[in-house]
Amino acid sequence: MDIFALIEEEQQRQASGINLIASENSVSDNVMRAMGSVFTNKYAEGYPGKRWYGGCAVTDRIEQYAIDKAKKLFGADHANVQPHSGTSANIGAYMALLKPGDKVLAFNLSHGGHLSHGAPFNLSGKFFQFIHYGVRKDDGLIDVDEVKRMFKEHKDIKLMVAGASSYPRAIDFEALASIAREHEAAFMADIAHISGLVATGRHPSPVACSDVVTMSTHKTLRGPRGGMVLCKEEHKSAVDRAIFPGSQGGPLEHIIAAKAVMLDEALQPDFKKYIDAVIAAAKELAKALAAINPKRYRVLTGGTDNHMVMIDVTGDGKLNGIQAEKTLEKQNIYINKNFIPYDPLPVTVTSGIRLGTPMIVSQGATAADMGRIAKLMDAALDGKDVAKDVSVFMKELAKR
Ligand code: DSN
Repeated sequence: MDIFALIEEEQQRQASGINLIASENSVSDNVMRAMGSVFTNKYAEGYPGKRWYGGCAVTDRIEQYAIDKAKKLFGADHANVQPHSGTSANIGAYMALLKPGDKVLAFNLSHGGHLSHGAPFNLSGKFFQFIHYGVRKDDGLIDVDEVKRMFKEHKDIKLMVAGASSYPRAIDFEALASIAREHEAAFMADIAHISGLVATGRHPSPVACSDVVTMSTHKTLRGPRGGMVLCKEEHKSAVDRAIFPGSQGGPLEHIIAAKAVMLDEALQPDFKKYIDAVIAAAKELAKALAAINPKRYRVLTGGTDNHMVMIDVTGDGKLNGIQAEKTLEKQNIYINKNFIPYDPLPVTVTSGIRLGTPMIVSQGATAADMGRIAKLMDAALDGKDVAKDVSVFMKELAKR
């Protein structure tokens, strides 16, 4: 098989289709270069200055640089840049803060949470005792009263986890952390989706009110596929030990090099402009779809505060999530089907779709393009062939 021909084909797919998958992005050439660098050849178990291999002097400099930049970007006491993914960052955080079997309160997966927040088939759910809070049925917002109730019912909650994969509104980390503190539980924020917004002050930061903050680095932060943990000084050695040797072996230093490049980019004023454009585009996309057909596109919570839009597509009786995903894919528009809170349909079908603007904005789109994208989506969902129009749009973007 010609692997490089397939890489070329994938590059073409990414360049010529409209990608609205909320967790994807398109990295800079420098991030890509660092990922493909000779650091992939290097073993460096341990941390800068304390390695289990010789020849780590240059590696130490780059990892320390990434640590320092992550601390600066997020205003954190400590950063661990070694997690291979957001899930690995979460596993490390649990190992640092908990003993096996401890009770953890986290956001319900079927309301927009994440597998690594205690799904029974995930390592988190097998080794810790997770219970879950969700959103209110009437407005789709996190049910703070339910959180309070659960803390009253369960006296032994050791950790509360906040953060979501499909929640379009700002999360009041401070309020949730103060409930956790009141009940002597630790507080962890998983900002995988909103890390770019937090880094730029476009979403309230949980760093000051959390014991530990975890994230992936490839979503709104626009870095390489990977994870990071931030924590208070008091948790530094527990977190570092939990990542290595607790749950990982050799760090991916080529990815850490790429994280360093990404962190430098995220500290530039242009990154703030990028995140502003992502949020503005998401708001506009929600508005445009609802204006076309409010029944077909029931925008959950009525809009968005971040980079994503959650939509119930079942309202006009013609679609469900998987049908929408498959139909759009045939026209080179990429989205994902998504559970919506209290979804009556199975997870393989779903009533919802999740849309996001990080990638299309990285490719040059703005809020002003969202009306056109919404029309293309709607025509595709009506069974029309719009692949050519999609390609014309993407060619236009490439020239901007
Ligand atoms: N699956 C990722 C997402 O799409 O949100 C999270 O792991």
